[in-house]
Amino acid sequence: MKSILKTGGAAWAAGAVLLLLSTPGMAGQKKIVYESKENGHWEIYTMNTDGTGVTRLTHGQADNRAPAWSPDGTKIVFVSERDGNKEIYGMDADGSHPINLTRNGGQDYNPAWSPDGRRVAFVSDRDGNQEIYSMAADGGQVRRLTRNEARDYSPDWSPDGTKIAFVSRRDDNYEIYLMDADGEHPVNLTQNPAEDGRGFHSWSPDGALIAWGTDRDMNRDGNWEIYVMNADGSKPRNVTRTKSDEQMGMQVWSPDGQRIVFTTTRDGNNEIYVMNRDGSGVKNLSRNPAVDAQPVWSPDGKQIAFVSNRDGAEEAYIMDPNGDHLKRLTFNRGEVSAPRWQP
Ligand SMILES: [Ca+2]
Ligand SMILES: [Ca+2]
Ligand SMILES: [Ca+2]
Ligand SMILES: [Ca+2]
Repeated sequence: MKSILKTGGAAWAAGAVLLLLSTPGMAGQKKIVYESKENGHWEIYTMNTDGTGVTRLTHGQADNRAPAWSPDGTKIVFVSERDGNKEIYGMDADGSHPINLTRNGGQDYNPAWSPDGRRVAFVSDRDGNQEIYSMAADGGQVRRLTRNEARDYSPDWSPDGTKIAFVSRRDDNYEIYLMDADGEHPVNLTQNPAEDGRGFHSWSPDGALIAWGTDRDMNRDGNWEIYVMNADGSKPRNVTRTKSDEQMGMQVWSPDGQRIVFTTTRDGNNEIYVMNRDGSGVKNLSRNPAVDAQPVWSPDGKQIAFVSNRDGAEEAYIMDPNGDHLKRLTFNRGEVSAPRWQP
């Protein structure tokens, strides 16, 4: 069940923002990319948003995971273990022209596109511990951005592309840091002994706010909460304020920046909730005893795709942002995960 709950939401959130700024005049229907284990190991597929046109994009004997669309929707980067260690690969949106971008014996993963599509930030242990790097979209011009013996991971570009937020354990607890895109001037935004950003963190589309998960109120009422702060770390505020002993995951801003979709176990099982950015208007969208997870907004904000095991195996579903018009998209594909809408 672990796989259904975990996904790299931060990178997607950054990508989703772009759609509003530069709606591409691409002809034809948008697709959803996802990973599925139907062949015994993870491969990457795309489908139309009504579930038709399933196309397998990767063909290997090792796992291919964590697909991420380029901001213009023409390319996909992903993590492949086909070379015996984790490498970041790029390919065209139809699966053609796969290329190993990292070519390094270390573990390279967690890719995140810059908003202009020119660079990809990623995590690698090539220098002995988890550090953040960036490279040109063709794999060239590699830059090491962090230099700290602690874990540094989960890079997430600011919507204007000038900064990268990330999570670090350099202070002996999880904190969200912000650095310039070249790695200069790292600043601890959260500065709290709690575990900040261990699950997810997400930029508002206008770059003014960052939402993240934290257990800093553990002593108050013993549970995780979603906080929102200004992008300089000021004015952190608890926007969930629940009393239940719950786990929360994956917070993603709606494309218009007005709402946040998130997952919570406050009802005794994993559900998908939406709320306004100030914490008002809370609504359970999934309302099902099964595990409902990994919600992502469509670029126009009119639909939410997610993963659920309500029909047995993990499958992809789609619904309106109020929970209406629920539709199952995948059938017997086996452990569908990481759905991502094409920009
Ligand atoms: Ca590697
Ligand atoms: Ca490090
Ligand atoms: Ca902390
Ligand atoms: Ca549920």
